[in-house]
Amino acid sequence: MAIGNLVPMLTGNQVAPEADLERERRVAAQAGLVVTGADPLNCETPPPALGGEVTPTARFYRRNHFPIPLLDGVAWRLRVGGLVERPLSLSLHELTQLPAESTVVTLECAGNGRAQFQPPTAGVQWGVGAVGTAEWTGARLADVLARAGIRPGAREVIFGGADCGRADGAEGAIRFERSLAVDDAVQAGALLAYGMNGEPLPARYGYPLRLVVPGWYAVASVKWLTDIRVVEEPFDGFFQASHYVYEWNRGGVTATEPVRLQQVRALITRPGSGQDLACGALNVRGVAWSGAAPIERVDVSVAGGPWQEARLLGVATAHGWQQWEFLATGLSPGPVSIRARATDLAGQIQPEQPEWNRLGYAANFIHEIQLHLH
Ligand SMILES: Nc1nc2c(c(=O)[nH]1)N[C@H]1C(S)=C(S)[C@@H](COP(=O)(O)O)O[C@H]1N2
Ligand SMILES: [Mo]
Repeated sequence: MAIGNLVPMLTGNQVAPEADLERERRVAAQAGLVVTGADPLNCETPPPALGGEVTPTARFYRRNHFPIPLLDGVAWRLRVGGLVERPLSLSLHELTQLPAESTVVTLECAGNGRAQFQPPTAGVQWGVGAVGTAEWTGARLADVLARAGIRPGAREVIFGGADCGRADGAEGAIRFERSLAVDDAVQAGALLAYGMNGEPLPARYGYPLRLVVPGWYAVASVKWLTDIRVVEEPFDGFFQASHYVYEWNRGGVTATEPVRLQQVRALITRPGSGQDLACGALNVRGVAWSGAAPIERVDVSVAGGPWQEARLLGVATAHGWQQWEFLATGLSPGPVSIRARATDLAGQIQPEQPEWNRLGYAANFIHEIQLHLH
């Protein structure tokens, strides 16, 4: 049976046509995104295109495990079942009638930065641009769960996407599914988002509905959400238990832990690496974020010099990145490297060398750009 035919069986929804891959590639290229995987399409945002409080939707990175399903927002329903008092089947219209919340949230792929790990790790070889910030609008997950009523004994909440296919190391066709512990599902401030940057959520970002879990690596933010199941047993799905898990080798012993919060990281967005610029005062700009706590400070080092504190810009949002700037002076002609390092209010500092792990997650290396001054 073709994989496409499995979709309705797996999701209980209608067969979803797939987005045209050629067109998706063209649209991404036109927006200046860098392709890191052609099929399914994966692409990242060059740092100079990231800056600002939010990332324009067209330039927001894309991380897909399967073809993009084109769902019919009229026929679509969100089903909430399992260990609940009142199973629900909600239309998009009904979801928009619930109290709406708009929150600026930074999403970052757990594999962002992976290409820097030595020795190399398997998986999409992301540079540093598998990250973006958007204003997401939706209903609160906690409200929908309260409406369904979680029954005693419930342990996890599984979120099912409408996309499915084959994955290396998995048997047969599987869906994209992820779970959260009940407490996280209720307390993380997660949204069931139908809006992105003031527009309806586009198909490639999860239309008609995606989960957005602030502060967590974006694998938690399931796109094309069709069902929510409250369960008693720990969920052992492929994307929960076999992937998106740190696997460290500590003193010959393997330690594992599922990825959760985004690790602290700063990026220099301007100037772009490789630029040839006139000598003189140089305005360096960037963004910084951490899933654990707001950013406390960002430090910049020019040409291997001491760390100097950058200025934090604008109003800090609870879950969106912090913009910053730094004025570099006294520069001389020739090549120069500039580095930026973030520290969060939980006391975490970006490490020189993030701990290598088999699948290459949380590669929050200190960002460095190279310039040539004349
Ligand atoms: N249904 C579904 N949801 C998904 C994924 C997916 O492949 N399918 N990828 C996850 C991962 S690993 C990331 S990093 C983000 C990417 O979101 P974006 O494509 O909107 O940037 O979506 C997450 N949600
Ligand atoms: Mo990801």
